[in-house]
Amino acid sequence: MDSLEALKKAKIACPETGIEIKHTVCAICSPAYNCGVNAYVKNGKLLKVEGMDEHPRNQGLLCTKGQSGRGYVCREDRILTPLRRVGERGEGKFEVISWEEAYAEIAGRLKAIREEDGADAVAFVGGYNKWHRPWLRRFAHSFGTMNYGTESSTCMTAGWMAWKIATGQLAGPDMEHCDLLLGWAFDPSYSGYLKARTAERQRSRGMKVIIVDPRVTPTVEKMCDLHLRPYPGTDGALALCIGNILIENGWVDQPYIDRYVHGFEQYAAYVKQFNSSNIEKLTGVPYEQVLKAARMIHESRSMAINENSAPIPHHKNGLQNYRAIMALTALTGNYDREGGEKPTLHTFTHQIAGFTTREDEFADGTEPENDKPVVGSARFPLWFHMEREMQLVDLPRQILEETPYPIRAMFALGFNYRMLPEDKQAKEALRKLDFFVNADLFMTDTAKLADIVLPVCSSYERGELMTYPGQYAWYTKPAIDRIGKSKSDAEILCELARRMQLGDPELEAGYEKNIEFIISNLDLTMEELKKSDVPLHVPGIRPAKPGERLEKGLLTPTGKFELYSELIASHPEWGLDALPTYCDPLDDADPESYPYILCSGGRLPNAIHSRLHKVKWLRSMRLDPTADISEEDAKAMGLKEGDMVELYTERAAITVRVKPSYRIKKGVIVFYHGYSEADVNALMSQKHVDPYSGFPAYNSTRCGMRKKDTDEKIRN
Ligand SMILES: Nc1nc2c(c(=O)[nH]1)N[C@H]1C(S)=C(S)[C@@H](COP(=O)(O)OP(=O)(O)OC[C@H]3O[C@@H](n4cnc5c(=O)[nH]c(N)nc54)[C@H](O)[C@@H]3O)O[C@H]1N2
Ligand SMILES: Nc1nc2c(c(=O)[nH]1)N[C@H]1C(S)=C(S)[C@@H](COP(=O)(O)OP(=O)(O)OC[C@H]3O[C@@H](n4cnc5c(=O)[nH]c(N)nc54)[C@H](O)[C@@H]3O)O[C@H]1N2
Ligand SMILES: [Mo]
Repeated sequence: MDSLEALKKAKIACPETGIEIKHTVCAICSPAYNCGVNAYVKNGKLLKVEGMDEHPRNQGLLCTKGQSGRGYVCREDRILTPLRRVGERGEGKFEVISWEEAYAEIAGRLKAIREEDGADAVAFVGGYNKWHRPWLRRFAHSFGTMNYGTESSTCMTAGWMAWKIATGQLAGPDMEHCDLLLGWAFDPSYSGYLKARTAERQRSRGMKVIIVDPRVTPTVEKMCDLHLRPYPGTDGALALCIGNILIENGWVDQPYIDRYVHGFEQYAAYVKQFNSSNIEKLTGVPYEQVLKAARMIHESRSMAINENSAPIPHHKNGLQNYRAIMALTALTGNYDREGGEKPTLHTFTHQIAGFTTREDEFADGTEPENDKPVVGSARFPLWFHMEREMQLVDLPRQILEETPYPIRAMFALGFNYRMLPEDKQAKEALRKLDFFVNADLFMTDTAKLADIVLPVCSSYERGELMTYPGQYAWYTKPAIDRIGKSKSDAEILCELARRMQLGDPELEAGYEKNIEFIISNLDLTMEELKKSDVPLHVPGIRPAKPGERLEKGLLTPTGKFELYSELIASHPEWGLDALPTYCDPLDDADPESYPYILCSGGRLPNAIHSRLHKVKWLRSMRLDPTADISEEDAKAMGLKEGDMVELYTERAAITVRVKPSYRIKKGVIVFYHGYSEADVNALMSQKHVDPYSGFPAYNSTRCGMRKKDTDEKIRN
C-alpha cells in the first residue's frame, strides 16, 4: 500500500486525502449530553467521528452511541424524500412527492379540519428529540390549539413538577461541593456517562455515596458506600422512613426548618407510620440499613441528591415518591446551600446552562384562548396546571373514545407510538385518524402509519443553537451534505407557517431570526455566535450565590420549601394529597397469576429507546431482546442464559431471552423498551399511571413469565 492509500484507509484529515475535520454536535441522546464531535468529512460525506477536544462538556470523549454516529446518520432506512401513503395504514407503501405537494396537502387537510371541527381537533406531537419544541409549540398555538404535547409526558417533567411544587422552580445537585451524594436510582454508567465522570471525580476527592437501586449496577460496584435495594416503586416509603428517623433522633436542621420550610408539623406526624415495624415489609430494605443511611446523612456536612428523569417517576406513585425523596434536602437544610441542591431556571429546550433566554416568550407568544379542555387535562389536572400542554398518555384514549371531543388529525415530529403504555391502543388510535403526518429520519413503525411522511435531517446536517452548563452557547453549522431531500424540523415548521398563512410573522421569519430574538437578552450577538466554531462562554452572567433564593423567598405560595403543598391543597377537586403520601406501586392484577414485578427501566449502553437497534455495530453487542432475571428465579424455573421465555400481562405477551444475574432482585424482571420485535409497552397498562403527573408505571407492573421450549425466532 502506498502512503496515500494508507492515509486514506486510516481516514487521516490532510490535504493529500481531501478529508476535513468539521465541528458539530451528536444529538442522539438528551441535549444536556449532546457532545461535541469531530466529523471527518470528504465531499460532503461523513467518514468517521470522534469526540471533540475543544468542547467544554465532553472534552474529547464520546459514548458508544455517539461513536456510532456514522452508522446512525447513514442508517439504511433514512427517508430521502417526502412521501404520500398509497397502501393501507402500516403497510409501508408510499409514493414519492415533492415538498411543494407535501406542504400543499398538509396545509389543505389541516385547514379543512380546523374549519369543520375547530383547531382543537388537531394534535401537535413531538417525540424524544427536543430541539424543535419551541417551534412546534408556537406553531400549534398559532394554528389555534393548546393540544401540543411531547415525549416529556413520560420523561423528566414529573421530577421537575415535584421540584416546582416544593420550591417553585427547578433544582440540581451541587455535586462539585457535596460531602454525600444520595444517588437515588442513580446509575449514569450507560444513561449519562458525563455525570458518571463527575461523580467518580468527586468520589476520589472523598465524597461518600449512598445508592438506592433495586439492581447491583456498575455504579454500586464502583463507587458506593451503602447500597439500599428496595423493590421498584417503594422509594416513597423508604424516604419517608428516613425522614422519620431523622426527626426522631433530632438529626434535622431545626432553625432552617423553622425559617424556610412549610408543613413540617403535618409531615412529621405523617411519617411516623414508616418505621422499624414495617419498612422491610413495605420496601424489602432491612430497617438497620435505613437507619445506617439516615446516620450517614446526619453525619455529612452537606448532601446532594441527583435529579431523576425516569426510574423514580415511572410508577403509579412516582411523583409523590419524588417529593418524599426531595423532602430530605429540606429537613437537613440542604436546599440552596453549598453542596446541596441548587435552585435553577432552564435556559433553552429544557436545558440548564446557568442563564435564561427569551425562549418561553417565543414559545408561548401566541397562546390561544381555547374553550375546549386540553387533552389529558381532566384526567391529570395537576399536570395541566403546571405544564399547560397535553398529557400525551391520554391522547390515544381520546382519539378512540372521542370524549370529551374528537381528535381527527395529528401533526408529529419524530413520534414513536411504542413509547406509550399499552401501545397497541396507541397504534389503533393512529389508524383511526383522518389525517396523520410524521416527520422522522427513518422509516419507523410509526412513520409507516402516516398519510404524509416528511424526511428530516440529523444534527450533522443542520445548524442549531445549543446551550451547556457553565454558561455556554453554541450555534452549530452543518458538517455534511443533507441526505436525500431532508430538511430540519424548524425549517419545515417555518415554511409550513408561511404556506398555511398562520398569521405569525415571527415564525414565518425563520429559525435564525427566531434565535436572534431568543438570545436577545444576552450579551452575545448572533454574529459572534455564528463566527465561533466552538461553544462560547456567555459573558456578564453572575452565578447565584447559595442562600440567595432562601433570603428572597421561594417561588411557592408561602415563599417557603413546601412539604405540604398549598397549591395542591387549594384544589380539593383534584383529589390529590398535599403531603408526599405513599401508596403501594403495583397494579391490581392477581399476584398468583402475575407473580413478578416487571421493571422496564434501566438503560442499555448500546441502545437509546427505539433508535439504535438497527445500527448493526451496536446491535452486535446484544443481539436479541434479553430480560435480566434473578439467579433465584432462574433456578426455580430451570432457566439458563439464552433460554427463551414469554413475559405476559393481562394485555399481551412477548418472547425474549433471559440472562440470570446476581444483579437482579428475586421477583423482579428487568427488560428494556424500544424493540419492535419484543415490545414491552404492549404489556403495560394505559390505566396504571400516576394521577399526579400522568406518567406510566413502566417500572412496576405485575407480570408472569413462562418458559418457551422452542428456539423459534423472537417476534410478537
Ligand atoms: N417501557 C418503557 N417505556 C418508556 C421508557 C422506559 O423506561 N420504559 N422511557 C420513556 C422515556 S424516559 C422516554 S424519553 C421515551 C422515549 O421516547 P421516544 O420518543 O420513543 O424516543 P425514540 O425511540 O428515540 O424515538 C424518537 C423518534 O424521533 C426520531 N428523531 C430523532 N431525531 C429527530 C429529529 O431531529 N427530528 C425528528 N423529527 N425526529 C427525530 C427518531 O428517529 C425516533 O423515531 O420512552 C418512554 N417509554
Ligand atoms: N444508553 C442510553 N442512555 C440513555 C437513554 C437510553 O435509552 N440509552 N435514555 C435517555 C433518557 S430519555 C433518559 S430518561 C435517561 C434515564 O436515565 P436514568 O435516570 O439513569 O434511568 P435508568 O437508567 O432507567 O435507571 C437508573 C437506575 O434506576 C434503577 N431503578 C429502576 N427502577 C427503580 C425504582 O423504582 N427505584 C429505584 N430506587 N431505582 C430504580 C435502575 O435499576 C437503574 O440502575 O437516560 C438517557 N440516556
Ligand atoms: Mo427519557
